[in-house]
Amino acid sequence: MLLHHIAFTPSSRKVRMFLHEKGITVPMLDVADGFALSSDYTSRYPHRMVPMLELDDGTQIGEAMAICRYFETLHPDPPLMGTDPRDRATVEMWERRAYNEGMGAVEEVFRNSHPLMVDRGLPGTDQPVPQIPALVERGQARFARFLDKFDAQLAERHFVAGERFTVADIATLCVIDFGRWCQIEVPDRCTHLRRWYADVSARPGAAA
Ligand SMILES: N[C@@H](CCC(=O)N[C@@H](CS)C(=O)NCC(=O)O)C(=O)O
Repeated sequence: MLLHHIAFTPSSRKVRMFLHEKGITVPMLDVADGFALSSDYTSRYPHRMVPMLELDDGTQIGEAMAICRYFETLHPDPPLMGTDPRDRATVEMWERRAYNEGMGAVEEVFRNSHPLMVDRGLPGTDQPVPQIPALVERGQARFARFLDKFDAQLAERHFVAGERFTVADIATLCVIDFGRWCQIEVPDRCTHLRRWYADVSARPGAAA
């Protein structure tokens, strides 16, 4: 098996941190060519995104959460995706919110403003997708709402989906750090989120 990733991308980091928390070692290949995917990779993987796990029988599993699910099923301990039906649903709900509302917002800002993303307004295609500058402001406001929502959630629990560290925390950490990379910091008013961030960033897996 081989995990195709790019070191600096948040979706790849999500899988690497998940594997680290599980204590699983998987062979990895960085498929970056500068700030893009290598042509060798895109010629073999038409979905043109990382991460992608290739199994020994040739099966290609894309989507970070699908890859995490594969390893969660093979290696249930420690559980990172919930332990019973209610818990699993709660973890997935918060992971999806982190991805859709948080990552979606930062991507809106990044893809529509960064000079490296000119004509790369969306991932997963070789067709030029022009930047839409109006989406930058909308993404910033969307990200602020995400931060406030997660701050309120963390006011009453230690981790994003409850008292246990889960993939919802990994997803949220990857979003916040991607935001910081785009010069969007967690504001002082989000005291609970800042407490959680300091705590989760100190885990060894955060550096994976
Ligand atoms: N929904 C996918 C998103 C993956 C994704 O957006 N990957 C980005 C890096 S974080 C990518 O491959 N970008 C390639 C490009 O911009 O050409 C997942 O969760 O795995």
